[in-house]
Amino acid sequence: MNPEVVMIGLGYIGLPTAALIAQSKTFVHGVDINQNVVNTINEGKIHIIEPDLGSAVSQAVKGGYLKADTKPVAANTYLIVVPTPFKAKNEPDISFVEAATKSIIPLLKEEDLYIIESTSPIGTTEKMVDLIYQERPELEGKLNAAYCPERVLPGNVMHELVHNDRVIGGVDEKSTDKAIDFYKEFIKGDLHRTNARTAEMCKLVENSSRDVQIAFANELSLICDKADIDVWELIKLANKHPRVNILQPGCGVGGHCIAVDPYFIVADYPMESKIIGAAREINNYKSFWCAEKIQTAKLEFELKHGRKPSIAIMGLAFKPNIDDLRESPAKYIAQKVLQNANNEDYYIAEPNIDSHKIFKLTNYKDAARKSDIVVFLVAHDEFKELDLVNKVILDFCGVTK
Ligand code: SAJ
Repeated sequence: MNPEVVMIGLGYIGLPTAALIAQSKTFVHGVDINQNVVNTINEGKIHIIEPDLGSAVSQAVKGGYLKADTKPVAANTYLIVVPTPFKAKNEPDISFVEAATKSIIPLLKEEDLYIIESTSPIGTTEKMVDLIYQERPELEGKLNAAYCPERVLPGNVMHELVHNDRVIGGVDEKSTDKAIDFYKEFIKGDLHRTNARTAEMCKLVENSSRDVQIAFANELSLICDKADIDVWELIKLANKHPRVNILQPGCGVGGHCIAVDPYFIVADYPMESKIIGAAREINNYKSFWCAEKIQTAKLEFELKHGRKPSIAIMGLAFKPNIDDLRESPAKYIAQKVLQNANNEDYYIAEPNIDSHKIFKLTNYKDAARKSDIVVFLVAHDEFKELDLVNKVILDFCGVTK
């Protein structure tokens, strides 16, 4: 039987979405360029870590509703869920979206639904539709095309995919209607209609908003350090105001979304996006500043004690209590600190992973126990119970507060 849905990209978002659609007994043909990923999924297994995803995929594959392949086949609905990284100079690279679109152009027929979920610069959906009509002019005006971004939080994807509200923007009203009809089969959150450009911008704005708010907290941490004020106490007190809600400073902003998406706006609207651009600079600078602080603490210790300190670097993930190291500021800081090493002993701890190809990992309790200087980069729960008597503590993430 022909599948109803083709899902191009079986990564962090595509695979959970494919499994969810398959759960509603819709036949999904998942496509990925990586043969290993395809094989793993066809065995009913998964190649990424995400709670509840394994059972959803295994059920979908066993029931015959999900099949993976390296090539697309004809269907009624095509979803593009591939990465959109950025090139040098922080410019978005939509070549994967373009390649995925090109791969399905020969398969399209009248009234099919084409949806992009990948984070994309404004105007991408219209651009892809133009590309389709250039090669298939007979389809002009007869396809439905829409943009519908995901907004799930890694670690809670299976729940949020179903329950989060979604913004759905078609290139015309009929396309929006068709896309809403598609999503309402498996999503319980509200579905909000708009046009494709607004939906594209909405995704970028959600993550930029968070980036700007974190930059405000990070800027406060730099000011407080100079002014000799405890930033954590300050934010707690300011947040007692009924209309103030300042986020937490950290060692920078990481992950594959918040530290990336704002550039998609800045690259296209550099003159207008001053705050968004400055937030990126502040959050990047915060990581550099943390590395410098470690260097200073090291030299101060040596001057005071006449010997080199041993140093624990606590946490490598991009945020607390996860094992994801992508775009992690903590990883960047650890690398920078090790580059500046001058015969000190270093212990790197990341309790959420067993081993790492670059860093030699030490159990977090041993790392803290053996070190003179303990540097907290990520506020993992485990770190909160550590005994830290007689240590120099650099807490960049508020774990001891
Ligand atoms: N962070 C701080 N201080 C804070 C909150 C976060 O420094 O007060 C840092 C974290 O440590 C981390 C980074 O920000 O390095 C991002 O973490 P996050 O938890 O804010 O977000 P992500 O990247 O895991 O997921 C975000 C979410 N977007 C928003 O909250 C607006 C999620 O809903 C999106 O679906 C996801 O990006 C995405 O895929 O775009």
